[in-house]
Amino acid sequence: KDQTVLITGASMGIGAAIARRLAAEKATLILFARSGDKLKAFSGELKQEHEGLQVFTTAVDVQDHKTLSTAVSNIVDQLGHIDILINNAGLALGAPNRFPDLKIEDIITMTGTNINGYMFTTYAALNEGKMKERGKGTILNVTSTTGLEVPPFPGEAVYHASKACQEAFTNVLRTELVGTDIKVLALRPGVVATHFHEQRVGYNKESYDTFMSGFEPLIANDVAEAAVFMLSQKDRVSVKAMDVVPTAQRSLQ
Ligand code: NJP
Repeated sequence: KDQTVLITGASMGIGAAIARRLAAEKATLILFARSGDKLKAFSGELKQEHEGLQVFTTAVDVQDHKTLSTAVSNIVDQLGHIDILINNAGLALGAPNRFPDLKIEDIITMTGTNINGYMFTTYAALNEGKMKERGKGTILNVTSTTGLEVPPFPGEAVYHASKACQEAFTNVLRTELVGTDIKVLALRPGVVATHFHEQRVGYNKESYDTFMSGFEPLIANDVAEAAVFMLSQKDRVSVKAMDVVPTAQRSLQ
């Protein structure tokens, strides 16, 4: 309640579901994604559903640290600081292609978004967003069970590596921030039915249907509920990490 929350990748999927849940909790929302039009339409919807809700949207590619820090500075000029950062913008491009068959541009976009993007956004929240100065806040990284899982899915070398990198970043950052009241948390979804998988399989309907067959995936709101649980703990409680997976996801391995 009354918290200022920055969510990346908020135009659809898990990020939008978290925004929707936090709108109901009366948070002030700062929504970033590359598509400014989608964000505007989504913000209009949320404002119609929740009278008095404050929503700020900016078209930001999290790979671009300059635009990112300017966007955070501009918003902090109006709102004062950021209480909660939800690092969520992410993608897996190219599966089921094996590593040498990936396009170099896809490798650059995946690492740029999933690795640099999480780091740049965290940097902006801690500095321009004043978390470091205030010694207070929460950084919730939407990572993945794939960052830890053995055996991983073939065709996902870069994506899994980027998610493992997010886990390492989360853990080291948490230790660096010991002594402050800044929580650093990892929320690890399993398979969630979102737009993510359409890109993941380079959108081939047949491989999408095969991937999703035989079990019921999560929906984005299942992950949003877990995020709200993690964010609604008392100051002294950090739910450091949480895995939220479909009950039948084992069938994929
Ligand atoms: O994906 P999707 P999810 N800069 O495609 C934005 C993780 N995860 O919600 O930029 C800024 O529906 C994009 O908007 P736009 C996954 O790794 C998922 O499923 O306009 N924004 C959109 O709003 C990721 O970290 C599953 O195209 C960028 C959003 O990101 C997170 O969950 C399983 C951007 C993506 O929405 C959300 O994924 C798992 C950029 N460079 C982990 N690139 C799963 N779905 O099964 C993309 O283990 N966006």
